[in-house]
Amino acid sequence: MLGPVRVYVGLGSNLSDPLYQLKQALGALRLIPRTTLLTQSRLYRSQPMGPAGQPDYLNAIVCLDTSLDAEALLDQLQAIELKQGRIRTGQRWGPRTLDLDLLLYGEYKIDTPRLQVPHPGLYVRNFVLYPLWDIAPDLVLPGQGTLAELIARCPNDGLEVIAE
Ligand code: A4P
Ligand code: MG
Repeated sequence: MLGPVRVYVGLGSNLSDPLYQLKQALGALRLIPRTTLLTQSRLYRSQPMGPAGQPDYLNAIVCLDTSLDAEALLDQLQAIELKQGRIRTGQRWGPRTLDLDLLLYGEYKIDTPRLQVPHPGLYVRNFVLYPLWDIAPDLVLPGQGTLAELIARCPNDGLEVIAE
């Protein structure tokens, strides 16, 4: 039997007290069955990517070990989003109380209607790459180079660490 898989999950919020949302989510992520939260990044404030006029985001990344398969883990992440009042309006990249993205699931490549892993935005988003650097500076992204190389190509764009 295979051992646990190392995964990275991105957290984002820009509605209903984002700092509270992120803290709640960090608590909820610790309670996912058959899963251990290993490390979490610092919290970052970022410029919204997507429709203009929405508030700034808070973002963070966590590293987990899980024995759940990727779809079962996604179920858990979506249950946490729903519990925290996430309403899917259908507007792409619109504002949200909480977004949990499965960024990496070991070195697996997944492409199903429900799940694309690695997350396609991962390689170019400063609010993903910089927090990832906090917890996994030696990471190599299969086919995309090292995290250091990706960060070198990704402007910081006013991303800032927030005091907790
Ligand atoms: N889905 C497919 N792959 C994945 C994955 N790897 N992880 C599917 C999670 N979900 C995945 O997601 C739509 C569907 O994607 C899900 O039902 C799932 O089956 P959603 O959360 O309902 O929609 P969304 O998040 O609005 O769309 P999308 O395209 O996933 O957006 P992103 O990439 O999540 O971006 N700006 C800043 N500064 N910080 C942010 O965190 N986030 C977004 C959302 C936009 N702008 C942002 C930020
Ligand atoms: Mg999403």
